[in-house]
Amino acid sequence: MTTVTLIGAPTDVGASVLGASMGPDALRIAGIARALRGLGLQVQDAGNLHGPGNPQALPQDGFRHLDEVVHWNRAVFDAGAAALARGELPLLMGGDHCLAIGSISAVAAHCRARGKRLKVLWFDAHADANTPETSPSGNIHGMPVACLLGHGPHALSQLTGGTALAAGEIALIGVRSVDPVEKRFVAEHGIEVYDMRTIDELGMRAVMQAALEGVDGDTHLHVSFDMDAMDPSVAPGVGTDVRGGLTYRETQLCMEMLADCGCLASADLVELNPALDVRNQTAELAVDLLESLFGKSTLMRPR
Ligand code: 5AB
Ligand code: MN
Ligand code: MN
Ligand code: MN
Repeated sequence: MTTVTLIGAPTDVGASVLGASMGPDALRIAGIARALRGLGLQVQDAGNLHGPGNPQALPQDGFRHLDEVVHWNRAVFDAGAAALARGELPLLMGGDHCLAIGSISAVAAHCRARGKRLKVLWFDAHADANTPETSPSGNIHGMPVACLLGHGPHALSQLTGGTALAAGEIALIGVRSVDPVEKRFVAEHGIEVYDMRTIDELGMRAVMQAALEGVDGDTHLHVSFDMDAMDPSVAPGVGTDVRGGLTYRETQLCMEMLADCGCLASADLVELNPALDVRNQTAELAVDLLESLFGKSTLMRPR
């Protein structure tokens, strides 16, 4: 049986809105370990990683808090790589989305070493494909996709010694806010994007079938879930909310289809901001979605 290893990364150094640093504890309070154990999984909580505080500094050379972001991402990389090497399924509890640079770099290195195919599904209102040259904010949580594709500060874009991902290894789902120059990056790299308009037009089932095309038993599937992918009416506890997001049922269907595919091997749950939440409902929603991702279903399903 797979062991799920919960890794907490309590930081918001990649964002300008403070509070995502409280995400791991909000998820624990919402019962993340108990919920996953209830599905028959083996779950171990590895506790929280440690790193520098948030200096709340102004951007320098196009980014804010580079040293702190590098420190946190090295810690996430090491913890993720160690869990994968032990044959466990690391579930990163963020923390802001800059942490996906470390977690996905670890996944990519793991896959390269074993000749495994890799697919990353990135659920987000945003494309997170800014570079220090294009970012309107300098916040590194808006840059992880570009870093993972090899663009951005060297210490982040080459965390594994090389480029983590090829453009064809990632698909973005739920996108509805892309900055003007960021649009060009997405187009020029041919990144697979299922924006909200596409989801409206095709429906979530067809979108997920397309996103999972080619994902098979030899594929390591990584889900990077930014809570702001969901509509703020159901997920108010996020720092950069954008209206017109995924509904509760659309997201549940995604999770259920991901569970059915049986290829999930690592995940991030990020950008949960308890300081902006109401009665911990966004953390409870996250736990609810994770249960579906790990196989909870309403009825017994024929395989
Ligand atoms: B998140 C924005 N594109 O770069 C920027 O929450 C927002 O990880 C980034 O998706 C949002 O600052 C980052 C305006
Ligand atoms: Mn994001
Ligand atoms: Mn986002
Ligand atoms: Mn490129």
